[in-house]
Amino acid sequence: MLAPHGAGSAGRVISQFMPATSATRIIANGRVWSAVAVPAERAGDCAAHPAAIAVQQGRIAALGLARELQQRFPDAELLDVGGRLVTPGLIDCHTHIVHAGNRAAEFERRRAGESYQSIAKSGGGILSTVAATRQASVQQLVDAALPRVDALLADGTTTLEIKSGYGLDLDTELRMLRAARAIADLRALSVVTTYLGAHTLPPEHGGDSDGYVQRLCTEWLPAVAASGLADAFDAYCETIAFTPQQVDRIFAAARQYGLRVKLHADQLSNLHGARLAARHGALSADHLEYTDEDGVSALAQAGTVAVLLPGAFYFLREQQRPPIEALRRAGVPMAVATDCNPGTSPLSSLLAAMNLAAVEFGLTTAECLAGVTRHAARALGLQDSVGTLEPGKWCDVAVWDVAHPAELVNNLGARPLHRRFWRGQPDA
Ligand code: DI6
Ligand code: FE
Repeated sequence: MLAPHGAGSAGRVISQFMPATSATRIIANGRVWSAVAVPAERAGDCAAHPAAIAVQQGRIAALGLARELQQRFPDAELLDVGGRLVTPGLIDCHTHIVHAGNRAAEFERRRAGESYQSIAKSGGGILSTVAATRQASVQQLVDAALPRVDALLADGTTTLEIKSGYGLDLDTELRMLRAARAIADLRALSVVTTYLGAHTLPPEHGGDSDGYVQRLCTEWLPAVAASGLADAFDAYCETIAFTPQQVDRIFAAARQYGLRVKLHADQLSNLHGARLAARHGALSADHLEYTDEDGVSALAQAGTVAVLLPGAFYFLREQQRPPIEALRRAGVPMAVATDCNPGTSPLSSLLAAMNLAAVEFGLTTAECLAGVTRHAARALGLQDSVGTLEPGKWCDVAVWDVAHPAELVNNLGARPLHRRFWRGQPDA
């Protein structure tokens, strides 16, 4: 059964895993970190409190003492989680998890001293994944992505953003988006799709990027919007991709077709992408290594989420860190995501992404956890339905075998997930 249901302003999330029963369940005996109260600024700790969660039709009906919830819902099935840490299910708000091909050889070229930009200019990089993805059917794309998706699920992920952007022609982009929707039908998780129509210029355009932008705005964007396969639109604003002027034009078109926008901004140079994203009311501006104070205040004013992608920073051995202290001071919500992609961030663990955000960027435990829950939900426009444990939201929950929340960030390579609940249903 395909059951469409509301997923906030970013659009639809479809899955056959809608809980079929209306049975009430109580997740009892947990130490709950709800992500509702995130300690301010540098405060490091995430206090977890003993609590139980009542679930009805996949949503959180109430939080409180198990005794009280049992009185209120006497028929509820009780599920004791043995005093373990309970957090919102994790949300990966930036991935390129659907793609074909293999770029491990580029890893070796970079180890031998070549730069990402020079590999891209020689036909490698994004374009090599484009060539492989254009050869792949929807089924092949799904088959290739599922092991990476399963790795994320095994680390407690319950909501996943998936971008297209390795097709760069209409047919392949639509196949990528269909593969992303298919993943939501095959696994117990919510998928949000993004049409990354302006990732890089494909070779058949002979260097005519303005011509590409023209077709994107007048042909492909309306077609993708009409297909209903995309919940949002993304672009890559960079010297090796599209200029701010081009992105400005593309964003205006995307918004005209009803798509919320987000931007790969200021990753390798400061093209003032953060300000550009903010001016278009973007859901998020992502990367931000080279963003300046002006860009930070634009994000703060627009309410645009800063999505930090420490995996790409780490794999590319970048030296310039995002302006974390300025983002903090300005109160910009900071999300953390994997950027799971075959080139700059072959990473499929949000726990590892949190560790990198803490070690490389200096985020606190609380900031890391808020970054993969509450703020990641906002980056997807889903803040009303997921990201915190509050009555009315989906009961997307991760239960962890740890004594202290900091272990989720600290223990690189550990597999502390005890159990995952998606929409109130525990994994088998
Ligand atoms: N996200 C992207 O889309 C690009 N970099 C990044 O962090 C390119 C990814 C790739 O090399 O395939
Ligand atoms: Fe990316």
